[in-house]
Amino acid sequence: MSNKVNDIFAAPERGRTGCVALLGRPNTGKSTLLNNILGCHLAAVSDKPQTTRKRLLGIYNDEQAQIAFLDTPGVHKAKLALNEAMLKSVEQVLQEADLLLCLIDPSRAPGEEDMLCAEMLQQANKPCLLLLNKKDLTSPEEREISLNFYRQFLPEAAYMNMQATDEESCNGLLEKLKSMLPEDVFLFDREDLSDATERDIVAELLREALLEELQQEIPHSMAVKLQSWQESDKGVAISADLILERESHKAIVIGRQGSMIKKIRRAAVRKIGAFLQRRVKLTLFLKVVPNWRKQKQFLQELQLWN
Ligand SMILES: Nc1nc2c(ncn2[C@@H]2O[C@H](COP(=O)(O)OP(=O)(O)O)[C@@H](O)[C@H]2O)c(=O)[nH]1
Ligand SMILES: [Mg+2]
Repeated sequence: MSNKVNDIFAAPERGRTGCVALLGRPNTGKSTLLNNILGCHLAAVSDKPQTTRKRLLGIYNDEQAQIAFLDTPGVHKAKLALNEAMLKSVEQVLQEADLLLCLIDPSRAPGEEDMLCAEMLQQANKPCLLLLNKKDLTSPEEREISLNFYRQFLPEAAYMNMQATDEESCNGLLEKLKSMLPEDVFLFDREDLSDATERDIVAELLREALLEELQQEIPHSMAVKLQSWQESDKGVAISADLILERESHKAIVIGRQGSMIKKIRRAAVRKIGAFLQRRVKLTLFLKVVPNWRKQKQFLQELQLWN
């Protein structure tokens, strides 16, 4: 823990600073990169696409720099109101950011979603750095194919090979960003990590547990809504609704003799406890809201539509 009084005297009020957007098609490693840069599991990560549903701010600080990273949902075609809201949040971030980081996964050949993403970045017309991520999984040939594809739209953009899961690689990226960002006054307090509340992060960690434990489409059709939060000297007692789209999904989420819901709860308690650094008691309720992903009003309640 840093000493706040010393920090105030030692910290420069100016330095390399700016707002950096993390963009790309789903599953390229945007949220993994954010978590590893911050050294904190703030954003939900999974091997399934569309894990991130809304913009998430994470603020990185060191002696010379303060960088506000904005994680975004993956760029994909909007089918439902939820997808439309996700795409809208990407567009907002494109306007807010000073520098665009485009995460690319060269292990998958460029496709329709890459085209959509590259076109959005081209239209934004801002400084852009292409990150060929997952270098531990990809060949130089695959990286070249991806780079050439994005360069058709963004011929001026610099590029870097990257491994978001590797600390050294993240440090290399931070150095590159510091060289690209201007000197200015820091906007945030050094102690600030995000504008998301603890509750927002907890709901996301619970959703991450759903994505890990449940198969195929089920977690994509689910949402999490925290209902209560009570602190005591024993820890924190949280209750949450797991929103389902169909009655028939209940049996899958509960599992045989409650085995699945127990697994979900256990995984979520572990993740939330590690984040809050407190003992956690978690009570889960299943609630069916038919077609919730198509309802703008319900998406507003979940703070997914603004
Ligand atoms: N091998 C490898 N896996 C990665 C790397 N970066 C991310 N991943 C994995 O890719 C998947 C998607 O990551 P996530 O951060 O959720 O992607 P997002 O949808 O772009 O936010 C997860 O399973 C990550 O563990 C990397 O550099 N190397
Ligand atoms: Mg993500």
